Amino acid sequence: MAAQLDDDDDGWAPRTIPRRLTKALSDALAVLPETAPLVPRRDDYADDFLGFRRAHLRRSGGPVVLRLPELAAWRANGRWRRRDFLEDPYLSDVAVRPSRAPYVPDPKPVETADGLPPAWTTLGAYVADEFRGDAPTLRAACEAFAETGDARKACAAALRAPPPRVVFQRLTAALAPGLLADVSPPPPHFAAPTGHRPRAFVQQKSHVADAPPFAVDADPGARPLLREDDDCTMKQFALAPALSGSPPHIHGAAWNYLAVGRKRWFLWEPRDSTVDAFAASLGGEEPLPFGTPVLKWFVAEYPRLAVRPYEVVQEAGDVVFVPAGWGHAVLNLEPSVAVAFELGFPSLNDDPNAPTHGYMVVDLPS
Ligand SMILES: O=C(O)CCC(=O)C(=O)O
Repeated sequence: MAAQLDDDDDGWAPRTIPRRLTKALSDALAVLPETAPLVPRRDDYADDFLGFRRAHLRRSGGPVVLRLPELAAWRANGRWRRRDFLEDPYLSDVAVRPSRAPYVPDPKPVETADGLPPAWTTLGAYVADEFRGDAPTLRAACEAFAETGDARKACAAALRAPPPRVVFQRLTAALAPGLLADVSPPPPHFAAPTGHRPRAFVQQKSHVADAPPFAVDADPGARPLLREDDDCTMKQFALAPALSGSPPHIHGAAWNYLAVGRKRWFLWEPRDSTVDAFAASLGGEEPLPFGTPVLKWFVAEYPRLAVRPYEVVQEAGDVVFVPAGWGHAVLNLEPSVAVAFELGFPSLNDDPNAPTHGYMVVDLPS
């Protein structure tokens, strides 16, 4: 029997899905297999920030989860965790381009809001329609979970609904001055090492170039998205409904701070992060293409991988550090508000026209 859907949410779950059901599903999906190597949680670095950077900004450092006490005083932390954050007027008119995963253009763009080009909408409209509205994916999953108690079957049922879309985009002064101010200056942990000169994020040009009246450059082909005065750190704002997320991909080192929600992370060492390595892990089968909704990847491909990823569940307030070249995927267990700081591309790929996200076959220095 399908679950009765009543309205007992706590302000962060989608309005029409009972909180106890989303919690039960989220808890079931948060169980990591016993065979998973775990990403370590380290609190002892909080007092030894330089030591942490030395150990982890080099390729040799592994991923790590940190809860940094000093982030409590950071402006983004104070504002984004508030219950009424999404209703704040400084957010509602921000132009956003929802997609089914970070870095993946959406083949079925959302309705165009007045004055915005196709595929773009306002954050206010996205939040109402997709983030806090009656999310069909989560509803289907909750109903299936109530019937079967089986998280995997619940996910398979959810896959029959359209995949939830995320907002995951660069914070620029032109697009989102208020949000940018919230993360500026960033805590020192999030800055790229001095002298770090990453490549421009060529692939993302299209995401801003077609966004008049917010276009940041008249000649999108010429201007790199990262400038030297960005401190070589790209800040990205992320709003992600439950059961959305990122399929496996790689890029430079990144910090991910979660203000609200819960995310399950999957990480692979650089040598296991190439297309060839994924195919080998699947017994020679072609991996699902980048852009496949992460829920589908989680149901169809993840259980069959011979090389088990490192895993962790990131709770609100946690920072996940992903070193350069580590493949990673994310499944949002609850609606999430986050910011990702990418520190750039320490010569992972020398071709400036090469795609910067997605599966990449790269020669990693040993
Ligand atoms: O939170 C997510 O969905 C993705 C985060 C991520 O993959 C990244 O920042 O590179």
